[in-house]
Amino acid sequence: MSINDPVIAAQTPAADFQIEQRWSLYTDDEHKIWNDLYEQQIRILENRAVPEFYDGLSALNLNDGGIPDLEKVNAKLMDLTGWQVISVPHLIPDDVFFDHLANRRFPAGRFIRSREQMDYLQEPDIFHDVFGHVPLLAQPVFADYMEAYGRGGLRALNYDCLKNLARLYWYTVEFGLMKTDDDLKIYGAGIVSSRTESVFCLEDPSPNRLGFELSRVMETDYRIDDFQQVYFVINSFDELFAKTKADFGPLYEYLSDSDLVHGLTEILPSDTVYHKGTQAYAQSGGRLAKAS
Ligand code: HBI
Ligand code: FE
Repeated sequence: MSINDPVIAAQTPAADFQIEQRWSLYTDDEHKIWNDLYEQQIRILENRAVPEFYDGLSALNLNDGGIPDLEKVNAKLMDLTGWQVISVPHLIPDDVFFDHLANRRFPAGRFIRSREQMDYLQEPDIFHDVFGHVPLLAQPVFADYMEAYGRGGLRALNYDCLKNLARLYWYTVEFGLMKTDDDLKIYGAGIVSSRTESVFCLEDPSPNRLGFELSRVMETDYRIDDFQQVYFVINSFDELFAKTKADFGPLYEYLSDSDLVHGLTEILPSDTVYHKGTQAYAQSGGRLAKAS
């Protein structure tokens, strides 16, 4: 280990990007934006999210009138799973992000979007981060998965496999679906916090919906500018954790020598196909043109 090793660098307290939330400085209008987004998402999600998401929402009391005070959320979350939510100003460097996760701290944007950006913004704000991500951190198995992901991320940096690990994050933590007894449900934070994609991901005929396999997902491209063209489906958080808890070393060795990348619409013979997408939505030009 050298002092330039990301693991060590990220431990320097001055470099952890944490800021105070300063909850008393949010304006009435900002609290109102939270309330409006919250009510809108609850209405749209109906039965579309996994039960664990709703359990987390109520256990953490994220609808206490306005933007949550993280001190109060943290008191509850600490008791439930030992996780804490910390404020950060914007996207933070990968090594710092992973180091926080590995230590059960979830970095959340402090600002909230403006009224002009209710449906889409590039940087994660407190609504995406706290409404989208934090409820599942109250779920013990998912909480362990996120910590393991952080540790896996620090190692990925050493193997030059960051892009592979970022895809795993994307297709699980951000855009993951789960098969339940009834039907497919949402657990990914990027979807539960999106008015339009929460419906599209489950009901639109356009995207592929395929069974989750670790190396397959790590070799699949993703897009950040529009709805996904493929979603990956897990059976349970236990299964996700089991499939990702092995030492990633050998997998990283293989991935770092391979530049295999599956396209967004590809279906492989080994895939479990829940739905073969028409891709009509993507072919006709996309979200910013059509979604609202
Ligand atoms: N920073 N604030 C913040 N939020 C993220 O989700 C985030 C980040 N920095 C890096 C990062 N994500 C990526 O490393 C992961 O998506 C893989
Ligand atoms: Fe996110």
